[in-house]
Amino acid sequence: MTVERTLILVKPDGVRRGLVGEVIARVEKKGYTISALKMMNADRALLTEHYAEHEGKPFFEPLVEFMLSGPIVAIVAEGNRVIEGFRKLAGTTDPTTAEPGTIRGDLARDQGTKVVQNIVHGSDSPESAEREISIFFK
Ligand code: IDP
Ligand code: MG
Repeated sequence: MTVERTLILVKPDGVRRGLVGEVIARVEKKGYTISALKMMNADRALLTEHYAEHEGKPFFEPLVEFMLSGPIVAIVAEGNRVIEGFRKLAGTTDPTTAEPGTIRGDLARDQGTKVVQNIVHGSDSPESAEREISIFFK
């Protein structure tokens, strides 16, 4: 058994477009358990910590500005191999080429903005997941 936890964020584009329920439904239908959930407005300090690995990249500042542009929903989901499983549900980073059937592939596309708006974040490893959960659920 590899019971894991992952951090999912519904980004401001997902909240603005009314896709919070759609994201949660896909997670629950896949069989994962939602163990924490909150709507919040992130601040710059929290986002800089969360996206530390991307500091210095050309899309970092647009990414932070985008994540500050409206409320987000932070979710902890649990289940066997949920980290990998949610990344598959989300689809690849670029929503234009993300596979149909995935959240990003079905629900997002390139908006021509400096940062890719792709509805969700999902942790990419057990270490990232625990680090990110502790940032959003202090
Ligand atoms: P991920 O969300 O699929 O794990 P990351 O590489 O961790 O992708 O990047 C974090 C977020 O930064 C992405 O979800 C996307 O919103 C944005 N992003 C990543 N790479 C680019 C890029 O090359 N151009 C613009 N935005 C990007
Ligand atoms: Mg990532």
